[in-house]
Amino acid sequence: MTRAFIGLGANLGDREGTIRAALAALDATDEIEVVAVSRLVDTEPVGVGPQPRFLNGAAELETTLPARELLDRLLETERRFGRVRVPGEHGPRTIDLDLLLYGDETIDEPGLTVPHPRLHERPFVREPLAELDSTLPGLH
Ligand code: PH2
Ligand code: MG
Ligand code: MG
Repeated sequence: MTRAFIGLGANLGDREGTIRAALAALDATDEIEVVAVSRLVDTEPVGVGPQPRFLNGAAELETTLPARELLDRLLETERRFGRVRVPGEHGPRTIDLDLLLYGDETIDEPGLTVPHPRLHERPFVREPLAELDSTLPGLH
């Protein structure tokens, strides 16, 4: 079992409903248990053009999946909950599930960088993570 943390984001449609439904779908699988969910906070979009406001949070998971398979499961869940990706664009999304931390592993592969490279510069990621576990490395 590995303890992992994911970032939660949404800025289209029923933001909270979609985030909660995606977490329930992950938790319903044998390989993933959702252990804790932070508060969900309404945030100003950062680093993108004009977009609707986001709802952001983080969740703590226990998983038997290797990091790459967990990432694939997150991407599959995004698609299932209506995420449409346009290559090269950071457009508005019904759901964004980012793999932030996977145990204490450091991974740098195409499409999979853990810890998430922008984790520490983004308050909308750092603050929910600190709420779940203030002892995580690099949060302060
Ligand atoms: N995600 C982005 C870009 N900007 N801003 C906020 N507030 N929340 C996000 O989740 C977010 C963002 C690209 O992943
Ligand atoms: Mg993402
Ligand atoms: Mg993101």
